[in-house]
Amino acid sequence: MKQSRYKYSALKLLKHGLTHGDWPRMWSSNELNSSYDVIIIGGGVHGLATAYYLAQNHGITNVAVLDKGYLGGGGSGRNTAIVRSNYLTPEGVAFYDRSLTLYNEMAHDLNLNVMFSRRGHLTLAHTDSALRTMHWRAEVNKLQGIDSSVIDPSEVKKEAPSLDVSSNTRYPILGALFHPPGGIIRHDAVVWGYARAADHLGVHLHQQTEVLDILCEGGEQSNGKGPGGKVTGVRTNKGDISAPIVVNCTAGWSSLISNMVGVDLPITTHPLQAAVTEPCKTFLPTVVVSGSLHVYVSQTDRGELVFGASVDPVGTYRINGTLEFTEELAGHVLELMPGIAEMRLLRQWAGLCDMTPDYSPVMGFTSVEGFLVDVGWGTYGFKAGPVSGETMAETIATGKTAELIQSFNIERFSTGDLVGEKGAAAVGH
Ligand code: PYC
Repeated sequence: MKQSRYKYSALKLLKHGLTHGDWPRMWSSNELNSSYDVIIIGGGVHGLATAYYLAQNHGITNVAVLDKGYLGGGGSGRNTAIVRSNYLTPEGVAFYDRSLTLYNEMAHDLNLNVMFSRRGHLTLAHTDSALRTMHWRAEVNKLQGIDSSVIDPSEVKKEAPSLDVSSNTRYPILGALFHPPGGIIRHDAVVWGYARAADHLGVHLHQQTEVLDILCEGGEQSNGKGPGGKVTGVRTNKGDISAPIVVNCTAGWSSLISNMVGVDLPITTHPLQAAVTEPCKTFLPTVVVSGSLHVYVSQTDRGELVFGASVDPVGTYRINGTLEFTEELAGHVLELMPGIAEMRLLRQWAGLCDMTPDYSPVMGFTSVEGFLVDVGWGTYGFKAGPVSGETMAETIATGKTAELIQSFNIERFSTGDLVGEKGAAAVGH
């Protein structure tokens, strides 16, 4: 009986897969209204989470999320899905820790299996200065109640037996920052979960809807752009939409979008390449990061190894893969894990990273009324998605910058109150 029911569901699945039959859509498609209360530019995890929390926490549902491509087609679908909160600054730790909490609760909140795997996160130190930074991070982390400590090579070996912790390598492992609450999650599921939940609450999701300009009035310039101006809406490839609030939740194009209202961002955009191997039996229980070797690796529940590196050195919007990346990746990974020499890479890809001078994001209000930013996500945007959505929604709904993001304001680049996170960004940049 059990077996026949199983057979029946397998056949049903196959039929749905082939025909798309009566399979319910995850979110609806709506006409573009001529006005909304809030327009969010960017349909990745940040934009969708902002829309969801606006509706869920503040009852603001007349919201449109616009994406020039498809939902999750930018950084949200191109990252290596690592989540953690072992940052260097107290501001960073508090912020990313809230995100981790939201990720922990997400499957329940969004009623979707987002496959969060809390498997621990190791940041290896190969030099005395790296080890000193790990101790620094561990102390900042512990003071804020984060489970994070420095462990020695023998303990590293216990956490990740495939690592070569011997002293006869080019860069011997001297220790590591171990962060048990870190892990990986299914990034597409996070996007789909937020999109479906926002849609159910009445938010409109518009794909293939490119913002060509942001419309403004008032201010110092005749076109309303720049300090003192006020947002009135956006011009898209499907027509104009009016709105008193426009939020820039883009990655990659964030400075171009902000330039549309005359707001300059201290951002340069670089590609970051990643790659995945064929699947094999699971052998790597934690996430492993090596700053000195410019590489990080985790093994998915399907058994593939997912690798990433630093950003490419040259600023560009191109996201093609390079042989140079693959060669360096292979060399560096094999120094860490010589045992995987026979594994084959299946795919490589790249995403765009908007780098700020202090490796922290830029969030909140700007000098143009009604124009808010949630940008500058460097190589750490995916893990910040939930908390960014929650705090941006609070900021929009209350008109006051949420406490957790106050130090990420745009003014810090002129006042000098930087939030230096370089020592905790994924790998050396
Ligand atoms: O900040 O953990 C990180 C990260 C992993 C991959 C890119 N950034």
